[in-house]
Amino acid sequence: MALKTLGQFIIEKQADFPYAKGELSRLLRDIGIAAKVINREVNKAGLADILGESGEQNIQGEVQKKLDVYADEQFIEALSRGGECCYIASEEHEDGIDLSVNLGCKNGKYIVCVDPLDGSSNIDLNVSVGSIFSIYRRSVQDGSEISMEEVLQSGDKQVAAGYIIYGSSTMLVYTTGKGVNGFTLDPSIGEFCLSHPDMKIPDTGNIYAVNEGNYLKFPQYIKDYIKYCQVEDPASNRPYTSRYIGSMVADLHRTLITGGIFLYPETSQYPQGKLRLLYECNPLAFIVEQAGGKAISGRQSTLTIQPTSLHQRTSIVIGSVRMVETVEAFMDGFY
Ligand code: AHM
Ligand code: MG
Repeated sequence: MALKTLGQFIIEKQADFPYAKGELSRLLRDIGIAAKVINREVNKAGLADILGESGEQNIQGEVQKKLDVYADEQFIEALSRGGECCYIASEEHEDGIDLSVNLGCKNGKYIVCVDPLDGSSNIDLNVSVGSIFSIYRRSVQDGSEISMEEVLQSGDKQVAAGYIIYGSSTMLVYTTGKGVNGFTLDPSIGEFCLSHPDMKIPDTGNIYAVNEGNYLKFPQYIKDYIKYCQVEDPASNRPYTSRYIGSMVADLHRTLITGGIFLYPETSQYPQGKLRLLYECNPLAFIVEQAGGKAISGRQSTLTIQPTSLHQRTSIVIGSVRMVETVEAFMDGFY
């Protein structure tokens, strides 16, 4: 079978949007290029001086790793160069980066939210890490300075979202709202090639992923659900297997392929949840729902939350639809 590269696939898919002028395609292509450059550095992290801490702290008060900084720079460079993006919200910057005031990008139609290197505490340990991106369209296209209302859109307004997993192989998985497709980087030709067309998450699974070290800090319905996962019941394939990498992209990638559930609930330490809505939860929720799964934050669909700030946190339960529904039943006291 002939290889289909990400670039070829994106051009082919442009036909799904008859009025599109190719800007979104170029934006996705730019992200693919940033991913390849980041992949090169992640792969040699153990060799180069790039390993270790940069000494700076990001706005979450975490010490930034050098690779976080590097990945962030790569995304900003790729997105500013293309001219299609007018605003970048990055985990690594307290304030968004407004490109609409730059001449080159003042007609940019798209807003990009990005976690340039998620799970970066795992880098020194040779555990998989990832990049996550989410793309929105600007509401006005008049070259004016962008407002915060335009940036803070709910997840159901995303026009595209994706992640890159730097794992035993490197993959880019994305959606434009018409299904989910996965591409594996072939290092011999330096191209992402279509390897997982039209990805679907199984309706149920037998793996649950949660940081059980936080058990005592969880709300009661989550504690009860975890116990339910551990109970012996061959008819429903229980006890489930527990897997938690601590790298959301890697945990979600497994969940997407094998089915299962990932939970990062509200805790006594993080009453709103720990993970970030704009560049962690929303893009992954969009992908999982496009693949037939489900994502909730409390009683609400994650994708319907109206954001109020760039670095807002949220709880999330995401994965196979029937497993997420079981958590909802626990929340409603039906178990
Ligand atoms: P980061 O953006 O600082 O890397 O944090 C996000 C990561 C996710 O990848 C992962 O799911 C989660 O934090 C793990 O958190 P914890 O160590 O609290 O279980
Ligand atoms: Mg992150």
